[in-house]
Amino acid sequence: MLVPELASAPNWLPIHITIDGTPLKMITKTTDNMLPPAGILFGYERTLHLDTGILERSVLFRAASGNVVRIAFQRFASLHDVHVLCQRVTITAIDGDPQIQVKAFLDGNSLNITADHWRVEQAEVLATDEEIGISAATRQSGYTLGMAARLSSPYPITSSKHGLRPQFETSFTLPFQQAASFDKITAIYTSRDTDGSPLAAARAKARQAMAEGFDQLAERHIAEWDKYWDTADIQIVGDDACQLATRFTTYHVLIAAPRHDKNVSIPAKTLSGFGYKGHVFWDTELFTLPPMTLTQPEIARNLLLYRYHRLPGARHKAAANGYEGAMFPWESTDTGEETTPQWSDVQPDGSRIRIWTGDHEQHISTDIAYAVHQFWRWTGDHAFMAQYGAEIILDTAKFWGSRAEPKGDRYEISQQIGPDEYHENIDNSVFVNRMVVWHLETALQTLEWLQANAPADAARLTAALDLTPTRLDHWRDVIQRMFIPFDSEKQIHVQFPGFFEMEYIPTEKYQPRITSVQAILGHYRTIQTQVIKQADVVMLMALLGKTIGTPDGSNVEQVMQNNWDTYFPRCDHGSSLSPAMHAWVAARMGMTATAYDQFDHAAHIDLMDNKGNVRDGIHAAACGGVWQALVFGFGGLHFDESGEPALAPKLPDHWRSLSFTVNYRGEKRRFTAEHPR
Ligand code: IFM
Repeated sequence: MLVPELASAPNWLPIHITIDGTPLKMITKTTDNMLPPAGILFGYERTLHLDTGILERSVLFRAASGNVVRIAFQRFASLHDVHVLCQRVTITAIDGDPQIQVKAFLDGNSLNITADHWRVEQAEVLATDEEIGISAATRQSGYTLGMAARLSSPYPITSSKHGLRPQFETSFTLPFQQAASFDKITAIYTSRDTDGSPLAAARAKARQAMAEGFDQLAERHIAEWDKYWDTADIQIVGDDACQLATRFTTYHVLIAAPRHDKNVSIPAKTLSGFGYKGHVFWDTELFTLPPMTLTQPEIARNLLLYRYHRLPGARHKAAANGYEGAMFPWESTDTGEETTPQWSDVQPDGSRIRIWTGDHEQHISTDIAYAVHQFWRWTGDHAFMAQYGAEIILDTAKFWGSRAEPKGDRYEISQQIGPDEYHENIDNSVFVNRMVVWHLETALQTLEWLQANAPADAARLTAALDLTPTRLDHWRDVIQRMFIPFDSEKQIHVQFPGFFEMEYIPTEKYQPRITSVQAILGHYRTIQTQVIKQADVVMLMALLGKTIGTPDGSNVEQVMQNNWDTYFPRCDHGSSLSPAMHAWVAARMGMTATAYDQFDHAAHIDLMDNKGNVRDGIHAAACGGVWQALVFGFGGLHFDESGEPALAPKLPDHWRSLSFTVNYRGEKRRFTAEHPR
């Protein structure tokens, strides 16, 4: 049985070019085990246009013969039609009359790092002079994928098959100072997109797209990007670096988001790398989904429907663990079943570490309920709430009702992992216990709303989920008597009882570093210290703001400051999810210089590779966190007393203004915060 993971599709990109027999290679130097390049790469420029999603590369290359060419590549995956992928290559003879050969192919040999998910023996490969194609099915899930491509060329084309590699080829002499252009248009379908043959659908689409032509396809694609940026763009005046980084992170959230599919979500590393095998975590609901909720509600709806359609898996997990209701998996894929591995990869000392998150990181169910509620508040999509959202909130509340443990005169929750994953299997995480109270309160309000506004749905869910008066009274009791760890003397929320009895290590002692303190101290030492992996109590402050509360309801602002002063110096930011949450909270609390440092770090996690692991893929949660730090943190977007969205800006000193647009109940609202000077 293979661990479910995203399967790499056949590679649609390859275009190999030789000039007078010299292959174009993007290398200037050789390493020990490489042959010296036969040609010389004089120049190379690569530009990703964040506004249009078009990648351009340009090279100046001298072949061994001495002839020089400039080759310009353009490519995009259409935002207008997700099935269409476009490439254009333009070759210009700068010096001499080079003999050029172009091979454009599809490569079905692309494997994931650890497994080959394709049933190669049943693959179908097609090559005529007009089109090439490939079709194969995944081994475990049995999805079929079809990919077809066409090439337009001013010169005659032939085609051939090389195993799983169908290929076009064209050869010609390019006269001095003349240029030749080739367009390769590829289409892709899977059995999730069509009831018929995916390869047949891909062939039809490739034919139609080639008839439209690269320029028109590009025009439509750009028009779609314009629509997106019209709402999604955040403008920061006075900080070009953060402006660029913000557009970069916003771009990455969008290109990973499911625009056409209600059965997929955004993996922790988007679609850009093999990290975490393409699994879906809380990263989606609390980090990447909020920007979608406020700027692209249709996409946010798709993301929430992904969870709705996986309620059977969540119910199965709850029942298998002896609980009621729905308990979402910590790592989710297609099936909705728990897919967190139980053991780590082999460590340098040969051992493996037990991974407990799939067993005990249970706050994911509440994070999903939080996202549903936030979506509803911002969009006012009552139909969604009545048909789908309420069921998620109520069935996960039912899980917590059965999970809370009566102990003496209070309820406790043992064996948890909060956001700070360094401290495993702890009892009474303040994050978990307080969020469970929020969850049960929200579930009761949701049911009341349903009864008043959608009585048929209220009756349907009351019967289906067995929401008896006794069960609802039990929820009220848990809300009243849940243990919320709090130190009355220090006036702080306690991350979990026993936390302050462990060794204190100020994290600044280990600066500068790009790795985590955990990587320096080792797993077993770190878990016995007060080093925190990522925003935990601080995350609670981000989600609940002042409603985090205190035992007697007083002194909340001072307690929040005390919480910050206590937990910030202990935080490792060993997770990329952490800095943006700290930026958000620090900005809200008026600590704009600290907020800016955290924001700057978060915004550049991928652009500057400042966690040292961008090779595993883009950090989706950090990207979504950057948006939230700007909008909710520096912009202070909140609902005012009348329930309307309003700003309470706290800008860094050198920013002149911050502007953004959000959708509120179907209306676009533009906000600008200017620095008070
Ligand atoms: O979900 C996160 C978690 O909070 C920290 N470790 C990485 C996971 C995936 O990004």
